[in-house]
Amino acid sequence: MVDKRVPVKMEGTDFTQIFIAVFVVVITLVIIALYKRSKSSRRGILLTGLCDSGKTLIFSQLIHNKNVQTHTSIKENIANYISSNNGVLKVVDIPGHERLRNKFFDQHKEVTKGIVYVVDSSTLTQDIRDAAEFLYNILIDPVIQKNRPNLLILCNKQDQTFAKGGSAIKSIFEKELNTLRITKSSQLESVDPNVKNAAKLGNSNEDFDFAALPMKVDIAESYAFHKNGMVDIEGLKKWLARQV
Ligand SMILES: Nc1nc2c(ncn2[C@@H]2O[C@H](COP(=O)(O)OP(=O)(O)OP(=O)(O)O)[C@@H](O)[C@H]2O)c(=O)[nH]1
Ligand SMILES: [Mg+2]
Repeated sequence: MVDKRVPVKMEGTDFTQIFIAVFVVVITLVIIALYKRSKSSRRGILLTGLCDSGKTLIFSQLIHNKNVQTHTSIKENIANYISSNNGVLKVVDIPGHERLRNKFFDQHKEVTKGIVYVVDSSTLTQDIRDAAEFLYNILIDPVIQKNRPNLLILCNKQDQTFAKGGSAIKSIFEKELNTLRITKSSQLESVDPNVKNAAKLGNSNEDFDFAALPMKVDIAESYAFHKNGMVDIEGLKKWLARQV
C-alpha cells in the first residue's frame, strides 16, 4: 500500500506571520494599558473663570462645607474631594486674575479630567467679552484639545435677583464664541494666509454650538452664598460624581 499522507510543511514564512501577529497583539495591549493609565492619572478638576465669579467660595463649600470671607486669590487652592459615589478627585481653584490664571492653568492642565468654568450669572452681560475670550483660550489650548476634558459651565450667584439662568447663559456664550471664532481666524489669516483653520473650534461652517466640540459640555446653576444661609451646589456635585 502506498502511504498517501502528505507531510505538513512548516515553511519559514508561517513562523514569521505568527511572530508578526503576536507582536501586533502585544503592542496593542501595551498601548491600551498606557492609554488607560494616562487617563486614570488624570483626576484633576479645575475651577476656573473670571475674578469674583465665586470659585474660592465654591471650593470652600465643596471641600470644607463652610462659608468663608474670600479675597481675590493670588495662588491656587488644592484639595482632594470624595464624590457621592466615593471617587477621589483633585480639585484646584485657580485665581481668576488675568496675570495669574494662565500660569496656574498651565501647571495643572495636563492632569485635568474636567474643567468647571464658573460664571457670575448676575454680571455676565457686562463681562461677556472677557468671559468668552477666556473660555475660548481654554478651548483652543493644544493640551485641552488633545485630552478633551469634560466641561461644566457653572452659572453661579443664582441667588441674585438679576442672575441669568443656565440656558440663557449657554446661548449668550455660543453667540459670543461665534463672533470670537470669526475674528480670531481672520486675524490669523491676515498674519499667515496658510493658517486658515488654526482657530477652528467646532464646525466653522455653522454657528458655534457647544455640542459640536470634541469634549462633553454641561451647564449647571449654583449659588455658593445666599443671605438666608442656604447654598446650592448640587448640580456641581452631581457632575463631579460623573467624572470619577
Ligand atoms: N451672592 C452671592 N455671592 C457669591 C456667590 N459666590 C461667591 N460670592 C461672593 O462673590 C465674591 C467673590 O467670590 P470668590 O469666591 O472670592 O471669587 P473667585 O472666583 O475666587 O475670585 P478670584 O479669586 O479673584 O478669581 C465673594 O464676596 C463671595 O462671597 C454666590 O453664589 N452668591
Ligand atoms: Mg478665588
